[in-house]
Amino acid sequence: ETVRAVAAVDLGATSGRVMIGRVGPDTLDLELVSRFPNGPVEREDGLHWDFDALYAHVLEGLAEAVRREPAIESIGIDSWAVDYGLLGDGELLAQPFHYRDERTARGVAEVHEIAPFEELYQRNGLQFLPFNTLYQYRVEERMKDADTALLIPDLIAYLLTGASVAERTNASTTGLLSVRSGEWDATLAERLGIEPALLPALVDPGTVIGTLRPELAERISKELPVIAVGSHDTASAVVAVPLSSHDSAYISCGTWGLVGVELAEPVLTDAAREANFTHELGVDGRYRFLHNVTGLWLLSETVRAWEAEDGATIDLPELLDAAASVTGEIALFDANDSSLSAPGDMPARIAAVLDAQGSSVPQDRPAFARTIVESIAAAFADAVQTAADLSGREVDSIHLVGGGSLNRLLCQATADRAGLPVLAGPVEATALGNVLVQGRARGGAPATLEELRALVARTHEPMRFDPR
Ligand code: LRH
Repeated sequence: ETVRAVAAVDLGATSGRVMIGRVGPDTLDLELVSRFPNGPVEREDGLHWDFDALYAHVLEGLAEAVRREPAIESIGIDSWAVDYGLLGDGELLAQPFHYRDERTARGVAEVHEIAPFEELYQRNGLQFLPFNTLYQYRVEERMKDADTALLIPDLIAYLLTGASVAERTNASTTGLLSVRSGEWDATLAERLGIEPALLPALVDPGTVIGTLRPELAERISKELPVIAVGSHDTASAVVAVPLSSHDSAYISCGTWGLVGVELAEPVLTDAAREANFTHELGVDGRYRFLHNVTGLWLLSETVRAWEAEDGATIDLPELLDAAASVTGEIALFDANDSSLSAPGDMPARIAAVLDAQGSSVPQDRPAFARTIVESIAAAFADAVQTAADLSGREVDSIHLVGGGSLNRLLCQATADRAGLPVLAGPVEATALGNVLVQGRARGGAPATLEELRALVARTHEPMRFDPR
């Protein structure tokens, strides 16, 4: 069996990681090389990426990966959607803003004044999220000094290789890509005052972006190509969902829960727009027809607040075990309540939402955690049903991948509330999708998404939760 090795850089909300991925006819695995913080940092002018520090960690991780596995053939990078950095004369103009910064409200109002949401939906197919890149660009003060705007994975690829491109799956989250043609909507950009020349040439996953700059090749001890993967983390995760049937839904659950189905054609109906279902572009021209549900963010921010209160860390599995044993009525709240999206003070804000709707606030931590998990599961079940209704699919099972697949309470609650089996795992779907697309580009993995998913299913058997 020929096994190829690649390096995957995955920049998530809980951490950034560099991993070695190995892929062959019957092999698909990951080796963690380094893990580093990737949380937002509060600066005078708002919430930002700690980008310079992050990039330094990426370089160190890549050098270590090649030391451990000299056979590495390529590098692929993914991260969350929508965030960007601006270049002027090849230099990064500022540390990128984090999408959870609240500056975008004005951008939303201004953009919708020019292009109402109903029109936007027909053009870009995106659900309304107040931080979509087009709203951020509208209020970006440095736009006038920039000559190139790059989403984060493309920015890292640029720093590594000197080539500026826009990888298409992630570009589809900007709001400036036509949902029908998959090309930049220059007309829309111009109307919004965004210079189309700032938007780089689009490339599809699998394309070689460039090779490491000579000084970096020397530092990493190897001249490697950087290959575009589904650089939107959710696009990579969906590649590695071991979909068991045409009628399976998926939930990619980390900080967010992205709930939907994969489609070959868009569903640009009024009903889809009103349900706030998005059409993000997937690998191989598929549509990720899904809805954003606030996921483990609610739990991790709550735990973070409790830890600050205690001055000690909390054992999450222990907390979840205790939460699973809670009996009696469980209050539910709307996981997508907009008051819960910014960082900080989560228990108090959830309590305020419960209070405002007349529900009693759980008094101990296990009960509070149970309310959070059940509220997320209820929103998941709801979104699966809506995806089925809107797409006309008879959904028969739900694949839950990502960090949330380790949360058995969440998996079982989702199965119970949806009345469908939940197939949990792989936990590292995003990194696996990154590796698979590189492996395929190198000729070491099968050609079709269906075959790639069959390889995931063979190597990472999901855990089944039947509804009770
Ligand atoms: C998940 C994700 C999601 C986006 C959000 C900003 O990490 O990329 O798909 O909507 O972050």
